Amino acid sequence: MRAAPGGAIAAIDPEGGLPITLGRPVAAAAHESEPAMSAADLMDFSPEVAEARSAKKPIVALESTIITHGMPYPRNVETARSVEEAVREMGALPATIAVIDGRFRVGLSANEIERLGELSGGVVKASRRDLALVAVRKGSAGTTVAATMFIAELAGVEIFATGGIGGVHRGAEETFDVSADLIELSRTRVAVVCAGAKSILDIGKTLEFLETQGVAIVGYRTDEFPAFYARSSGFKLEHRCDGLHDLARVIRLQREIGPGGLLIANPIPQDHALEEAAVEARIAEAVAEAKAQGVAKKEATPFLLKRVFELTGGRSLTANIALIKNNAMLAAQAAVELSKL
Ligand code: PSU
Ligand code: MN
Repeated sequence: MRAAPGGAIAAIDPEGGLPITLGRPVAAAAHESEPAMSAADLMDFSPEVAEARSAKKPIVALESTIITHGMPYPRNVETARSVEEAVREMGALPATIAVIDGRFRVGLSANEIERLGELSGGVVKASRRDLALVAVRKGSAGTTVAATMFIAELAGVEIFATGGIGGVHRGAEETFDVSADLIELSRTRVAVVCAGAKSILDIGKTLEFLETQGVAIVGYRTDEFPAFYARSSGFKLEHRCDGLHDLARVIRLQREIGPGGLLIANPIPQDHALEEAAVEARIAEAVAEAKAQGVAKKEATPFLLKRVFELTGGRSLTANIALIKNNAMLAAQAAVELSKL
């Protein structure tokens, strides 16, 4: 698969007619002419990110599954752009991460974000376990929190902002549906800013799982783990930070202690929070539909996000956009503080 002129992503493989999302089938026999490949060899930095890395300027990683599977087009693209803008306004450089034509890209052009957004749903949703397969086939993918953490760590980026992390799904005692994001948080040294977890998930079980996996969690100016659309979930956190300097010190020390990252829980701004009971009812409907239709595995989260969006008449999306921007701003401020330590 080749990149189309101007760095755009080719939608169809000109040779095989395959959708770009899957890339080419893996050849039956290894080609001796193909160079040895390591994950580090697959990394491509945008010129701005490359410059910021060498000058040790603050950088914030951003994920791309939110673009490909988290929101409808064109709001996904508008959101990705305004989130990048929010990071810049706070004095850091945004580095949106995705897999494009088999390369691990750190920092996307506006054109590339637009193309990924247009392909929404039609492109692979890559968690860490999918990365090698997508790369060898020279495919393209939106990266989940888990995959983005892996690439951010390889890039030496300490902090990453998202909306909500994956977690333990409701009914996991039967389905075993637990997001690989939680495992990644336990072993990859990147700080992740989120607005808690959506109540499409079982928040109590998610917190128990994170505790078992030894994942450090800190509330930013909150004593409770936030519930995405709502500022509180009723689940208390053991640790909170109220200032950026403190937060940056925690991030740096956690990075040294490891073995995992740090989950920074940042509640949605008050004026964008949704009325809990109303959203809860819509979420319960979406979860019941998913169960009835047998939606499982990696389709579960995108299905639920889409249905909650539809059932709330788009109000969930407005809140979602506000909280991601809020998280990106906190991550950028923390990145600036980290660069001063
Ligand atoms: N939660 C959201 N929006 C999202 C996601 C989760 O509110 O876009 C995406 C993130 O990329 C997250 C992924 O890493 O879904 C988790 O998918 P799964 O549950 O299949 O691990
Ligand atoms: Mn899952």
